[in-house]
Amino acid sequence: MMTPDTIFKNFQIASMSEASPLAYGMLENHSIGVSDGKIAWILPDDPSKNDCSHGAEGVRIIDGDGQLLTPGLIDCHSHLVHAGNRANEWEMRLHGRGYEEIAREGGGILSTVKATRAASESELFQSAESRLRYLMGEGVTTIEIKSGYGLNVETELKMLRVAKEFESKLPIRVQATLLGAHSVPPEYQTNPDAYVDLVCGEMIPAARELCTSVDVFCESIAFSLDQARRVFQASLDSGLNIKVHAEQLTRMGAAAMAAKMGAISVDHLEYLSESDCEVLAQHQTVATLLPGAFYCLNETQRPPVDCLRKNEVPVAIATDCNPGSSPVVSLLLMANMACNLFRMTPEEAFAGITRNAAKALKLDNQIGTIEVGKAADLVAWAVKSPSELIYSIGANPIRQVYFGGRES
Ligand code: DI6
Ligand code: FE
Repeated sequence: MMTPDTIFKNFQIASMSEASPLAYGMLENHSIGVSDGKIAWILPDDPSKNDCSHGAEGVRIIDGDGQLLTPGLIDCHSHLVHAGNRANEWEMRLHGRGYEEIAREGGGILSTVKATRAASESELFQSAESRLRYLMGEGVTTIEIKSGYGLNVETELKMLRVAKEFESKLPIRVQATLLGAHSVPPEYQTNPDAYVDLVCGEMIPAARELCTSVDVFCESIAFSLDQARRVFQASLDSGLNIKVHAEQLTRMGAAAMAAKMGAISVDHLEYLSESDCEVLAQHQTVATLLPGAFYCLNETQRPPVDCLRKNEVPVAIATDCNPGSSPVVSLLLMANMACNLFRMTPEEAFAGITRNAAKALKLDNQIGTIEVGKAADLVAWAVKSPSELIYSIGANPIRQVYFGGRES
């Protein structure tokens, strides 16, 4: 057995392992050996001995006092990098103006585009860092960050560089996603197909070293099915993963199309149909639900959770942190809303911010569960169970985050 540098003992371990028959993959009276940032072994404690060192002398022992240890949390859908905010539009909506109506009048995404184009990289980094620190303060150790507020090559690349910079400055894993097809920019309003040409022919090739996925907002107020298909194909041709914002305000059929093209996740899904759920199951595509946008836009159409459950589609939950539809910096609250608003079970919701969020980023071989060989991204909490963790609203019972087995 490999001699670890650190041993975690005396925790209620929620491994979230699918191999376990127990809820949350709970492990009691086990110790975890960590070596070089990875989980080296997970062993049952020998009741005849009063220590849990498993014979490993001179290693760092972390005692959990019988409290909860979980995988590091994963926010698999965010627009964390952006300039300004849209509190004014939120107020307009509360005075009766519609989200789509505001968007059609050049507000919405395009107002954030204007601010983001004008912002420097350091300004974008600073404003996003404050949001990231809230999420990390709740145990997030991996986050997906999209571009999408530049809508030109220069600014989209600027946003992706800022997103990737967090990995060198903070104990966080970042997956960057190009969302050049977020909205049609002002200069292409009369010729959106020419903008899709720019995204496919110039933006994706220029961004391929700065991102792992490409995303499209396929919606009545954004890009059509055919335009989305073109962007997906250009992404696949560049060796990048595809994701899609789909069926959020209407059913366009983008989720099923993206799944058939190999999408690693399809996101929002309020208007997903039963047949769409079957297609996601056939292609093992992750369904990412975004309760923050549902709640902030005062939506009434809930995503078909029962149908996703019946088809055993893996469901992830994320903040969709963005200044317009989901100015949210709490992933624990999103898990709570997935239960209270979408009627998911607490175990499903917790899998949505760990194991299934890892699948939505195609990182489930590295993170998302406490299993041998995976990164030792762990979080110690001052509660006994994951349901206690997401049951309370506003509490954050975090004790310590371990990123690669080291306090962070
Ligand atoms: N769907 C959304 O809800 C956000 N983007 C998207 O594709 C909205 C982004 C914004 O309003 O700034
Ligand atoms: Fe989004």
